[in-house]
Amino acid sequence: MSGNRTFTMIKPDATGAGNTGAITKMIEDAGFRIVAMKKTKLSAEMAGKFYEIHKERPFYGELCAYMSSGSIVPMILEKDNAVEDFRKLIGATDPKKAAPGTVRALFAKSIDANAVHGSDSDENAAIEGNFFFSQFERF
Ligand code: FUP
Repeated sequence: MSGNRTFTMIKPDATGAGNTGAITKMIEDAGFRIVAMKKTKLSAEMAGKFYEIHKERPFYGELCAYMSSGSIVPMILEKDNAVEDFRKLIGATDPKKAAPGTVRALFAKSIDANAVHGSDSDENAAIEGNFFFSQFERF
């Protein structure tokens, strides 16, 4: 059975464009409860660790440079069936393919500057949430 927590980050294109509030509102309006949240900035090294799973992919270097280019807003979110429902809310990786009304269709600039991250499994949601938040930062 699917778990009830996922992890997201609002990415530098969206924080830089002043869309943090609008995206957070969409997330809450869709029924997700914010368990943990902060504004921070990744070093290239930290971004490299976070995206280690993509190390062999051709876009890895650019992805790490991009994700450390500006501020991000990581969050742990709670809802029934959180991982799957959140990926529906954000839409496809490439905003040109994202369904109308999804976060990426509304706010993403390109396949790499795509406004938000969403965990792809319960296991990765837990790993990614632990990357940013201690147990004392979850409410
Ligand atoms: P998603 O699960 O939708 O975030 O997408 P992936 O796990 O496939 O990719 C992770 C991140 O790599 C994306 F958010 C953006 C970046 N990426 C690229 O820059 N180029 C690509 O062709 C695919 C992904």
